Amino acid sequence: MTRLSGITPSGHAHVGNYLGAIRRWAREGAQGDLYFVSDLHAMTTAYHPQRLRARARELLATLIASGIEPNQVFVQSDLIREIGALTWLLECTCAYGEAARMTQFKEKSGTDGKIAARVGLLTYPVLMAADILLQGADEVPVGDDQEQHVELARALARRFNSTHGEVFTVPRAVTPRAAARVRDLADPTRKMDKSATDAAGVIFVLDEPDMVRRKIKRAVTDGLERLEYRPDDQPGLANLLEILAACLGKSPREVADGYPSYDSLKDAVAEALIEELRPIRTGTLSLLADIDHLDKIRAEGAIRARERGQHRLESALRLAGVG
Ligand code: AQP
Repeated sequence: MTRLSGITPSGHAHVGNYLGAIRRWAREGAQGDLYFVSDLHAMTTAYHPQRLRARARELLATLIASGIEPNQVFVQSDLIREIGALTWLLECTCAYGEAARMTQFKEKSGTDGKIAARVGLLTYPVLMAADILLQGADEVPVGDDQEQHVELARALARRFNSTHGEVFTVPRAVTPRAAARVRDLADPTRKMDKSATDAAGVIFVLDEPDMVRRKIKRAVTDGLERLEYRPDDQPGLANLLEILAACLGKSPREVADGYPSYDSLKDAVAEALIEELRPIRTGTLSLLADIDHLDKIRAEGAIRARERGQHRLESALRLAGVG
């Protein structure tokens, strides 16, 4: 059984990515799971090439430093030729209307009227289908916002198989056990976001301890006296309690009891988070300091992922009458 998950280097990894995804992959993942840095997904809107390259490398290092086995990771663009070829076959299997009705496309293409939406934003779910189908993934853990894309991958796999011959595993979307959505510390109505324009409310995995303390100290709280876990009425406080609970392996309600004031709670959150992130931060930095070693892991990951997909791609090209 293969389960495939990706993370996009659209910015530096933050505590939401770590607690909500990466740490769980490392702790709860099974041996057949695959994790990839989806750098091609970060190109559908304006981006900076050097930064993209640096962040892809940084995220790869963070995945490994977090405890994911090096033989389970790869970087998507290392397979750009294979994925590009399969994307084209799948684009020629996909109806325009199917791609155009994706909610994420409608939302993101409408956000800035001054900049024309790129065709890549329209076809990105097809690229995602290619990632999934190339690796023969059985399961793709996704949040609500990505379920529609896995549905598209299922539809394309079925259509290709019934038109040309059985090549692709039809993947299933699975909903991971609910993880608290870490919210922005400066605006707890929003989720913590890699590409947030203001980083004051975002704690990055590589932030230095003093920076973590400063950001937590400035976190918006709700001005109410009682330190209770009430996410609807006190989202700022609830966010801090959820972060602390995730670090201590307790429930937010349990941890809420222990602190007489916001200040003492914030100190505890900062220290717990610094301890939680310390090995990830130092591990990431030491992998980044030994680029040859990291590049070797990366190259081996690319070879493995390419080999996994090779026969599917070749069969698909042959059955489609090309290549
Ligand atoms: N705030 C969050 N709390 C909990 N989990 C989160 N994830 C993202 N933000 C939070 C989880 O991280 C994994 C990888 O996410 P992604 O690379 O697909 O990015 P995203 O979900 O689009 O959100 P980001 O990281 O904030 O990036 P941008 O700014 O590009 O939107 C996923 O499992 C996701 O659920």
